[in-house]
Amino acid sequence: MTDIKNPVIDTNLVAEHNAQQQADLQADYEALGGMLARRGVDIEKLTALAGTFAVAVPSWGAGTGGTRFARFAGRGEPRNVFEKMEDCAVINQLTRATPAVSLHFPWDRTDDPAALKEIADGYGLGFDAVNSNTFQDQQGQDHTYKYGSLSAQSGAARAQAVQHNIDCIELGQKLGSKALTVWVGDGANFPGQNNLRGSLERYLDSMRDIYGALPADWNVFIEHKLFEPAFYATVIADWGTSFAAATELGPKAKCLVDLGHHAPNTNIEMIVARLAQFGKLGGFHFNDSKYGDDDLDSGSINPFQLFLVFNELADAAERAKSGATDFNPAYMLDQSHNVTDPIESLMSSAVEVQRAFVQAALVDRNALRAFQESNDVLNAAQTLKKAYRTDVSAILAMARVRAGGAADPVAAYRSSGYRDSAAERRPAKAGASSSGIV
Ligand SMILES: [Mn+2]
Repeated sequence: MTDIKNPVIDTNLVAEHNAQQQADLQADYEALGGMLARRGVDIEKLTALAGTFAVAVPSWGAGTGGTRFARFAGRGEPRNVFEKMEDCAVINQLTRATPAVSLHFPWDRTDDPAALKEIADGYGLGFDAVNSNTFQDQQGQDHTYKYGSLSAQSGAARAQAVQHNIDCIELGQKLGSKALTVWVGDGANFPGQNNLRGSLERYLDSMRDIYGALPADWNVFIEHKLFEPAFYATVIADWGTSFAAATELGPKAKCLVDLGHHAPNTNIEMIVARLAQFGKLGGFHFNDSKYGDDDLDSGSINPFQLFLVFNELADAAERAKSGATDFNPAYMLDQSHNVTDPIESLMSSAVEVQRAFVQAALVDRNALRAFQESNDVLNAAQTLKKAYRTDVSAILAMARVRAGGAADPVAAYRSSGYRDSAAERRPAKAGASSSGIV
């Protein structure tokens, strides 16, 4: 069991919740274990594997995000990075699957990184990749990003954006982060607005300066997105451009796949396979979408796609193991809501991503290979479906309980009354939110 020095939720309450669930969970676990044993699968191995899973939580996901048009504040929303950490601590305490937080600057900027780190340590939380923000103007900045940041025509705007990214690296270093994620909204709304090639050349020049400021053990993740806010031509629109940029920059530059940043019907698992094949898969922003960059909970719209992504990751991990190479993409959630409690949504997403991870481990890879080699298309497809259809909920719950988390994180959270107490302790403050959709 991972001990958390300063648990936010009363540990007795979690223990009581688990005791109430124990008999049902044990029965479900044994039934699933028997079924898996008949398939030659040891449930204990899967449960141990589930216990190794970790996905970082986005600090901005702890607040209510909203739509492009309006934001409807939630009760007890965090008003600063310290309160965001408290919410993230709840998520990890109950799921035991989110031991790191991904910060976004300047939203999460603090003058006292040592205090932030100390509080995080007490919660049992570390810091994943830090994110820069040059897609909106910050108070008091000298040069606007209205016409772009890292690719802007204005050299002064570009220099300012580069410096901001370097500031993010320096702050991240103090917190123990090891990567910087860069997403820019740069692009054009009208044909002719930008020289398409020139914009990318300027972006690359700026990124070279950022790359040069990376500590030896850091990576930079390039996050692409098809459109929005640029509606005609986005500078880093697709994985091809992201891959080209990462290749130009060097080995510390890798591509980040946000599941919501593609055209509808794009085969995202194939992008994952390609990036893994060429050593450029840096990490993920997990979420789900129906139409665009919807930032919905992971697995809420297309759970089969999430499974297929993890199927490629399992394949890549197996290949890396046999080739004795490292394969360690960073897993992060990226979501933001108007209509759910963000803590409940983030817990649900973490569990859904963990579910896909475990289901992918259930794929009989030897059988799949044999069906592929003999062109037995139907059985190859069914091999994947067999793993996907297996309800591994009892494995996930058992892994959580054994690690000190809650059998049912949302139920335990609701019974804790955390949201009510947060609402009391954190009266709404106008303009205090720093959540967003990225
Ligand atoms: Mn993202």
